Amino acid sequence: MSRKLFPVFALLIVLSLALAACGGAAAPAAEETVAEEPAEEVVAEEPAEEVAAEEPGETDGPAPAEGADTLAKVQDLGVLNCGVSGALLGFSFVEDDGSVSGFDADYCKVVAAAVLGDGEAVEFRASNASERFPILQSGEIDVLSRNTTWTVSRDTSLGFNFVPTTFYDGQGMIVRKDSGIETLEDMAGGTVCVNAGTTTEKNLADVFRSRGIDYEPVVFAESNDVRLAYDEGRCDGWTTDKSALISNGQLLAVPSDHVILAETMSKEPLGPLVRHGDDNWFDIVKWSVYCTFQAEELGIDSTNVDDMLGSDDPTVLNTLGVEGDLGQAMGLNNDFCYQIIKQVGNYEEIYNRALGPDTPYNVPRGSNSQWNDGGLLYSPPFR
Ligand SMILES: N[C@@H](CCC(=O)N[C@@H](CS)C(=O)NCC(=O)O)C(=O)O
Repeated sequence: MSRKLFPVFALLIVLSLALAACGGAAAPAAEETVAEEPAEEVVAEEPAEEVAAEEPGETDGPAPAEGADTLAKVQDLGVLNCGVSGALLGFSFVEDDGSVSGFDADYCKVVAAAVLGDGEAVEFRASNASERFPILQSGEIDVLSRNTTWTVSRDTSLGFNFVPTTFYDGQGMIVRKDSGIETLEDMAGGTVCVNAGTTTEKNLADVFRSRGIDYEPVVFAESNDVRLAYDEGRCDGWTTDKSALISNGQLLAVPSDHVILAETMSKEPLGPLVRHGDDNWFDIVKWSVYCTFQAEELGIDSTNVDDMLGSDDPTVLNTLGVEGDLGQAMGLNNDFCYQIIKQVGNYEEIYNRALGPDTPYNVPRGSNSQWNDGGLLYSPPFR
């Protein structure tokens, strides 16, 4: 078991955690990771309070942006400012050509297609875990779509509204296959690499404490450093959202040397969020997400959506805006959902493109299936 202590940093722990975050920069390719400088590491006894880490000032959260008209702002600019991670394969990853791909990135495009009629009219803002909330609070971004867990404190005191969950996840633990570790209990006395500024860090503390498992958290500000430290053998396990272990686990030097334990340590409902204080914008992002669920349920996708405009089914016609004024009520064109499906796709298309069987990740749909297929995706009626 490996563990390093840097007593000099001990006093900085609180400050570090207050500013700490997952790495926001694009993850380097696996072969480039070996030569990196050892990352600064802090060994924290207690995870920092998120409110302290992520609030710019008052613990009550920012004042709601009264009368804010995000729609008008986005339409004036002709571009949607969307916060993503940028370093998470499958979800939002900055490619070599500067484009951003992945499931979360596509949900930025979904909103841009609905609001601007152009799914490509997105300015992506890569952000680490601690930056993500202040940049939304300040108005630098219009929506955050960055593997962010819906929690009560984020929804209330931090001043955000979460739209429907797009990816139901849970926290997992990855270990080396030859470690003999099969359960969390087997990790007693060991070390766990974890990102600061996340739900992950707190869940780790809660789960291990409640089960009486003694362990040492090894906390890093940048997510790339967490992975590198684990890969170098400095920790017995690496914990984060299971989806991230699956995708960014591919960046380990020899991915097949590692296994994700079966246990799920928490609920991590991930999805986009907006600021308090602009109900119409909240509605727009919410119904843009629902459009992708509804389209899959109705069997409408990017390849058949034009044919579906001539459907006999009133539900289809309402969804696509051929009948009714559903878009107008939000200040959008009535074909907002048509634009989303045509330009970005339905939920299944978005999911499969990023995480499906033809990707290196092949993440089973599980809870992210439609409600009538045993899952949790459920769009209210488009009427
Ligand atoms: N879902 C959790 C964890 C989110 C998180 O920031 N995870 C890290 C670890 S995978 C991450 O996204 N890293 C990529 C990055 O920092 O850009 C949360 O909302 O706190």
